[in-house]
Amino acid sequence: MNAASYSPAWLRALTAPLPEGLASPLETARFELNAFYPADQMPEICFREEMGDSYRIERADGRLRLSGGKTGVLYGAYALIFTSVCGTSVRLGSSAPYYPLRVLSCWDNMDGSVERGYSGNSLWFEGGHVRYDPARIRQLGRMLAGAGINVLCVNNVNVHYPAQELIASQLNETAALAAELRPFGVRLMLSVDFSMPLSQGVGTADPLDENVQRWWRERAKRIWEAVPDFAGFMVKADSEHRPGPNAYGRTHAEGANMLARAIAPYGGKLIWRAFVYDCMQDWRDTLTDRAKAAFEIYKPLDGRFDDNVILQVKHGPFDFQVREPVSPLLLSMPRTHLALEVQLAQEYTGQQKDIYAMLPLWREIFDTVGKDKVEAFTAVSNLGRDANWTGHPFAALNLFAFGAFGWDPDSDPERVTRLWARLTYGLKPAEEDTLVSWLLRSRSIYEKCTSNLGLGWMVTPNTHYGPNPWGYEFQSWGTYNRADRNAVGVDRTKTGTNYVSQYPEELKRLYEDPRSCPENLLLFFHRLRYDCVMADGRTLIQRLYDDHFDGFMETEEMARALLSLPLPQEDMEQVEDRMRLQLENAREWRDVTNTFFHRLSGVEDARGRKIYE
Ligand code: GCV
Repeated sequence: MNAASYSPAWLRALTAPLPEGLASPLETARFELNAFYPADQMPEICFREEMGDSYRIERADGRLRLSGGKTGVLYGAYALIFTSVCGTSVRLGSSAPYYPLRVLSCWDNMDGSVERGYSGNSLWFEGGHVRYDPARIRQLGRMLAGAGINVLCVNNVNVHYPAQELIASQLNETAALAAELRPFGVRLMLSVDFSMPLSQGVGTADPLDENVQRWWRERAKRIWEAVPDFAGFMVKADSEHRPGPNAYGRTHAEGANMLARAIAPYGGKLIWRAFVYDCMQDWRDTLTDRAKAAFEIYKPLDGRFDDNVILQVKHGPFDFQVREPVSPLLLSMPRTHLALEVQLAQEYTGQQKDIYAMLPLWREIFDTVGKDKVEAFTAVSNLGRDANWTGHPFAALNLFAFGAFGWDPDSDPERVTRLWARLTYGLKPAEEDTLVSWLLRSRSIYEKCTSNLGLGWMVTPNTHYGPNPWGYEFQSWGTYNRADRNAVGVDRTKTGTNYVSQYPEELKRLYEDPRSCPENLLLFFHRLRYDCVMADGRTLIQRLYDDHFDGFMETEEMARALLSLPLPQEDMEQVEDRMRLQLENAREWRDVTNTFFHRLSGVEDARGRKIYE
């Protein structure tokens, strides 16, 4: 790998290669500022330990002064560089991140593959070992710190052998990677396998067994000796066939607390994922509703988790579909520390071939849930070894914006998109407007093209790309649209699965009545006849057809606009290739989905357009 050719995705103005041996974020801040500012404009740096992650920018005696704590000083340095690159005036004052933990969760396997990875292989694993190009890892550190991301969970939550060894025989390799990222204020976290003591001769992984507890305590001691600023563990337990405490008749709280106590003496955090449901469901069973599972399991455990446990909840009750309501669990655990989990890897949202900027989605989530309901923000990474880091050059926006929203969950999607566009491309104002406005519309376009009105799951099983309206209909994953010749959607009100009762009163009332339910969630909450009339007078079937026709046309329009921009040649080639795929994809979605509903309902398109048969 030739690191020299990998420029950071959005900090292209930082052309000075980062040297080896930077000792701390303070030293990195000094290096970045020195390389960027002429000597006579170099800001004065005041290191103030007690400021931690935060920084302050002032003007003193005609010179800029940056004060900041251990990591804050580096965040402040990037803030200064951003304003200079963008040609905007420096914002004087203080800044501190809203969420102390801004965690990028990487589903990287040690053979180098990445689960749900769409940007090439792992940046740090290969052939069963931690292997990386140090210069590229420094560039990565620069990007992460520039976005304000401070924890990297480096291995897949599905812990496949030999990833267990990262906390055992390969701990020195883990420590070396941690050392590379330390000067950027990025701390390592690892996903661990709950059953690990079993394979280490303890004979059980029962969380109430003293030998198990002792085994994890000893393991924790060794980890923190090797990596003193280690952030903690992430655990996927009793989920999709992963081991967990249920095998021993123990609750998730008992399982999580056991691990949390082993790492508490070192200030470690235990991120316990709430993505738990019955993945062996019988599709004939219409009463079991996967959407209800996490709430049913975790709500009774509210208040029973130790203080260093963080329950990580996916933003919707399913699995990062193109549209879901917010997870009711986020609104129901006042005595539990929560993390909100989003997915930058576009598993169901275009796989970094199709454009889907996530900022409007996150704006909606924070506005609905309230930023103070959660204490950490985590995202499944979209990074990989591809030269542009994120597969589609525009997908870097999601990574950058994740950091921005973790720093300030009140962020305005347009402002963040504009900042990213300006740092990345430095276009003329009208061109920048074109890029920003289409990126902000990309989610709603993708939604129209694929599964609109809250349907979800109409994708090809396993790959999760491309249309397949009945792909998940007769499977065990709890993922059904129940379309027949008369109606489509799942009744989740009290006449159906009553999922809606998991919401606080105000949201429950909003969702349970099809007249007040937001249209984009209608078929998530309701089963409706094709001839039912929507707010604008169109029938449901017509709306299903129209959205798919409109989605394709808007994709064409977006392609024309974006391909007219003067992007750097290497990005342009990537954007052209992927835009071609996105157009083919949108056409396929339109024709397959419309044909599906046409065959079932027998209803013609009111506007007489061709539906393929
Ligand atoms: C890491 C979905 C994905 C899986 C992923 C899982 C999870 O089911 O398809 O690849 O596994 O979510 O979030 O744990």
